[in-house]
Amino acid sequence: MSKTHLFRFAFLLFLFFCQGNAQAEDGYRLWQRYDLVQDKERLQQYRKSLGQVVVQGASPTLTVVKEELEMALTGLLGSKVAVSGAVSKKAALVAGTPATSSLVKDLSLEPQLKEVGQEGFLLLSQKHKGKSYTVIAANTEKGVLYGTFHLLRLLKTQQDIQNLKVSNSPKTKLRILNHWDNLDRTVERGYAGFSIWDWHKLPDYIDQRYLDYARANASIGINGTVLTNVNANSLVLTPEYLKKVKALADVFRPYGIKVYLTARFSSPIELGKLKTADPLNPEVKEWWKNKVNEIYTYVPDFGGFTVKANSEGQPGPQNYNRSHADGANMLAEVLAPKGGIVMWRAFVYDNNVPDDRHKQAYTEFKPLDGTFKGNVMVQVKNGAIDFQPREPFHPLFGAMPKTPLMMEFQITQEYLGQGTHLAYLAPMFKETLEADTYAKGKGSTVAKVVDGSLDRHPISGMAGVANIGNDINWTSHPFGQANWYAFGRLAWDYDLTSEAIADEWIKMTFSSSPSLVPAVRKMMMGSREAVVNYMTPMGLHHLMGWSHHYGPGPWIKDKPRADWTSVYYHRATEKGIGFDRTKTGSNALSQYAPEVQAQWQNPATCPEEFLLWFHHVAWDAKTKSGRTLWDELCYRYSGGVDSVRTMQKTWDSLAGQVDKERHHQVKQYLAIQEKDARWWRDACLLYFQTFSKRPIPQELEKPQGTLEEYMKIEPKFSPGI
Ligand code: BDP
Repeated sequence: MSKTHLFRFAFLLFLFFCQGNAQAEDGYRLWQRYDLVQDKERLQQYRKSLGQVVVQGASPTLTVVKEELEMALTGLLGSKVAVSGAVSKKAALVAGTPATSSLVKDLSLEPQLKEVGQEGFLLLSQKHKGKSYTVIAANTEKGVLYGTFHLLRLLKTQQDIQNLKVSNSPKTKLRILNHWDNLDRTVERGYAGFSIWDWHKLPDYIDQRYLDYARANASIGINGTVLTNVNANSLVLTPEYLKKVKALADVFRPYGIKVYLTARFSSPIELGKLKTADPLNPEVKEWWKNKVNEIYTYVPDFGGFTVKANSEGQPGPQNYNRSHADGANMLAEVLAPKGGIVMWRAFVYDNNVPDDRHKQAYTEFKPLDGTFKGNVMVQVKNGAIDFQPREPFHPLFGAMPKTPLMMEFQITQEYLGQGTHLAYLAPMFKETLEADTYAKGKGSTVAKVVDGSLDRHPISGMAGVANIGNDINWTSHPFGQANWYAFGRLAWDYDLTSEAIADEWIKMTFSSSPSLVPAVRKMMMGSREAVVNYMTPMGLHHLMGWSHHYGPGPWIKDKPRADWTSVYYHRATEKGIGFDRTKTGSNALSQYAPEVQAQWQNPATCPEEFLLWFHHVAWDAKTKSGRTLWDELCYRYSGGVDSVRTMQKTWDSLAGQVDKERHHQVKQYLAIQEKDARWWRDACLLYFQTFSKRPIPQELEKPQGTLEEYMKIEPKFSPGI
């Protein structure tokens, strides 16, 4: 090789290494980035307190703990940190239960450990025989795992860990992701690619993603996953698929995550060749019993079923004149001996009942209170219609004291801009959780219903419809990750503030820079309200385009069901707009406690964000700003667009503080969001103007297109349908 060739070769080699080392920020690592701690002082402190790690025991969960600590600390501290299984003189960080670790046992932490239950943990700076330790202690290995991730969060957000005195446990028992994933890998209302479950290659091929999914979930306390769509396919209950389910369950088990499936109610007919799926038929019962027993031979800790029955065309007990309780109890009975549960969804609205859809779940379920078996939870969406950008809390919360009610949130942004709009959902989740049902007087919040404390239920749960797909960054929009993160954190502890959760996420996902964190937090905190304003301000709802649910369609009418149209919900006329749900209208308001009714029944005291949800209001009625309703709507729609533009400015100003890849990605998404916000604003205002017959205030931006043009837009092949 000539000198020039040698030089060229060396140069190419150099370039190759440079590329290999500079990891592109493609978002795959989520909030689990273990890069060198930048703050020198903190780094010193961490090296001192964590340099030698001891995890005694070799169970699968403790192995996960070891591996995670080794990987994380090596990355964060910048040099190889070995985790040892034996106590040495140099031991600094110790993790274990009194049963697995002699050192933890010697610390006599029993009284404190009593407080943290089966999943909680202690994180302590502890002196023992003249030596200082950082201790992760728990009653169970799962608790140790959660404590480990808590400590890693402290490190990733660069907190002081010198005087740790953390005692922490989850408020809700089941913290579950619902995947609306089909067996062909399409995802209903999924906007981040295809399903991460590669059914074709399972059980033989275990994708690294399954492990990273489990790590991410364990890091935020999620302890269950429903693998399949609520619009269920009974095929998943066949041996061919149960083998695949088993493979996933085996991957997730060490991370404390149980697997659940959706049960198609007609499976005894489809798979068992029975003539009926009547829940009171002995053969049907026997079929389910055998099926459940079979599932447990594959997955001994199988969690149970989520069921969507007699809803949107799905089969259910009502096909046989049986009640939802009959259906749920039949499944519960066969699951009970195995420790499984039934999560029976309350998202029902009848084809034949021409009543306000808002009222139907309550009408059907409230009379069943007290008739469900102990291992049934009724899973209720946050609001009575369907995951709209804003809904008042569902009237079932507080109305079924004898039944554990599980919360169902939607993390995937079906109605909030899907995979392209930035909408941080923690404030929305919290708004519902903090709402007061007044079921047992003031302070009976939805959160207390859901965590079981209000009515002393032994089981409790929160489910979130996942926004995860096989996109390299998991969630399409980089900020979609924050919603997955926030759901887990709030399911664990709904008292955390949205701001605090945002801060954690920003620091772990981008950086802890004091010039970045508050700016991004501000963007996130205002983002959901921005969406509400440019889509459905002041209590408007269900204005989206047919089927795709992405863009505006306030003109949608004449569909197979009135309550699948927009005109059914906004009820705009020349006089005014809004759905009268008071006594003079559908009286859905009567389903709430008297204290809630008292506040919402009067347009003067009804919070403006719910005004048109409960009232039909005249275009000229005065609003709190002093403007007429029409003008106020124009201002809100325009304000929504302005908020997106403010987010764009903020994001632009952060160039250089965020890696190029993700900065560019978010910048492009914000441009889409700005365009879509205008689309929503202009289409809705032009359409409503045909009723209000009033001008858009002079000082506001004028619509760019005509109503006819907007009405002709029909997105093709939208994702997630
Ligand atoms: C609606 C979705 C639909 C779901 C349904 C449900 O549009 O795809 O199947 O909810 O929750 O939001 O069952």
